Amino acid sequence: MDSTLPRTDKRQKLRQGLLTLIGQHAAGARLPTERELSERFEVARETLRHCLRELEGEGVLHRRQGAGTFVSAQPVVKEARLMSFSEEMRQRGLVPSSRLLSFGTVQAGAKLAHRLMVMPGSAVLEISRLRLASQEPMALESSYLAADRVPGFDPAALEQGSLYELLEQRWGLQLRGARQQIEATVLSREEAGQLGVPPFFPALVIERTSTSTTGEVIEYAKSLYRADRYRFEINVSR
Ligand code: 16G
Repeated sequence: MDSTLPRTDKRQKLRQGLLTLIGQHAAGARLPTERELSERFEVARETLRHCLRELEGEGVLHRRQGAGTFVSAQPVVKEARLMSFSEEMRQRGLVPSSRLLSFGTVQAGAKLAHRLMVMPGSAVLEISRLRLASQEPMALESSYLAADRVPGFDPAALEQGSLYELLEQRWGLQLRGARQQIEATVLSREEAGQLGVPPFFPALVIERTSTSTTGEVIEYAKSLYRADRYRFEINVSR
């Protein structure tokens, strides 16, 4: 690193360099040793340690005595914008995928009928998926769609693809807005197993009712997101 740079610029450059390096590693990966890092970034050990401590405080990495410095799993920051799971993951450089857990038709009970604005007793598709980001389980999601709004729905298309893209491409259904409710919960033994975490692990339940550009309710979905991998960000103004 250029020795003529003022100290704060040097620290800033080191911080940027470390963040870039961290970004190139998966969660849990071990970073090079302090000696290697101070040589690579041409900074004194003390300067490096100071920066590592700062990043540790921010939850970007963690250090284990005698074992080294490790990249921490970064929570996905969910913005209050109507995005699909696939869009959200791609935006964060992760590869979205799904495992179809079940698919079937159910008769809408009073609550579901009200949510989807259909007659009680009408046919509703129930799609349950495990959602993964770069192969890591992130959420369990059940989507409900009025069957007559999506005739000929083929769940096989969801193994690889996105539900929102399918709705748009196949039936021209574009989503405009959604109402969301977020609640804290703990996972059951089965849910925890599917998400690869211990039983009673904390999770967020998110219910979303999405409306199309023509004002129809298109989807009611209930999702369970691992609380360690999600953070909500909501912009407020006055
Ligand atoms: C999000 C939606 C979910 C929707 C899915 C579509 C929340 C809380 N839920 O996960 O309702 O079904 O995106 O994703 O954000 P896809 O287009 O990737 O299948």
